[in-house]
Amino acid sequence: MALDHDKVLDEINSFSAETEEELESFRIKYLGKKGVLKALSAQIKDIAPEGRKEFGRSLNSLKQAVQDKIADTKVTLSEKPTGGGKQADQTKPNGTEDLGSRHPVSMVRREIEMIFQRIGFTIAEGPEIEDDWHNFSALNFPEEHPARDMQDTFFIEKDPDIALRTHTSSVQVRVMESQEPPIRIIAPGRVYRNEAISSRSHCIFHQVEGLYIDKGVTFADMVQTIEYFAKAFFGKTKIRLRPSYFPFTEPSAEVDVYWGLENETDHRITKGTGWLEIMGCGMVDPNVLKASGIDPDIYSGYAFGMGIERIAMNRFQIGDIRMLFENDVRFLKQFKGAW
Ligand code: 2NL
Repeated sequence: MALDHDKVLDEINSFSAETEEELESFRIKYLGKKGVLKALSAQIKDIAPEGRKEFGRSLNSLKQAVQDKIADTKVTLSEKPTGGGKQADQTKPNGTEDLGSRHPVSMVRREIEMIFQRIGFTIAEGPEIEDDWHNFSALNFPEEHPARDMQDTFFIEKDPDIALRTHTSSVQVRVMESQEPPIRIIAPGRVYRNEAISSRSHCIFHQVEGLYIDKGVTFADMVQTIEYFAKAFFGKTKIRLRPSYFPFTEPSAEVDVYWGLENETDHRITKGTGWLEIMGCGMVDPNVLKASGIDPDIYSGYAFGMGIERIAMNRFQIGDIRMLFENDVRFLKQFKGAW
């Protein structure tokens, strides 16, 4: 095959390289032992003697072109900033900065939400600043109930109808007022009580409440759901219900899970009983259904409520509830990776 000098020269001249590696491949392709120029010079024996001088000149000029190209490209590459030719981004994080983590209360809240979402509950939210109706009256709290006391609830003097909600039941009242059954919701959120602050109680804390209303909902349905939750969250299969009292449910109960008494920690956690109290529950009082416009002759339902801090303290072995509200990073960073 005759030497197509101009075509090869074009190829050489149009070459450019981004990296040293590309340039080295170029060098090997043209000047290597099995390179293009070696292959071309082997063709000289097929050339008529009178054309060989011309052929040789052609070869030499191509070789020169390759060598010039290599020298030029070396200069270009050495002038390039590193990083693939792009100017390094001076604002880019270097990968050693500290990442934050979820708050333990958020972790527990989210886990409880997901467990109930799996069985068809949806999440409902409502205002933290409530009126007396949604926080108390609609929930069957009598006018003189001690929880309504200014001592226990944050009111404003100018308008005692306005208070910081003391539970998220107020959210559920709002849902019952605005939706037809079936209702299957959980209401997570922050609540407020005017309490003396100690290692076990705070004036701000978080709850998850649940509400299920439909035709023919029974106490047995409630127990099944709580059993499911205890298994999913605590990995415990045994629960017990103790009779209790709430203004908004009848009958009412406190729920304990059987934690076990195998070691020192079990004794401490369960105060030597083997049982851990996890929530309160009950069948929604017919008065509560009526107050929200639901006919108790057609519908029935159950409700439950639990405190998130208390569960978080159990899960993460936190001895003082106040640590959950101090926002001290030395405390919070211990929960990295726990979610
Ligand atoms: C507890 C107990 C409970 C409820 C909350 C509720 C809500 C409506 C109607 C009826 Cl709208 N009940 N909520 C019921 C029983 C117990 O909470 O120990 N919470 C921390």
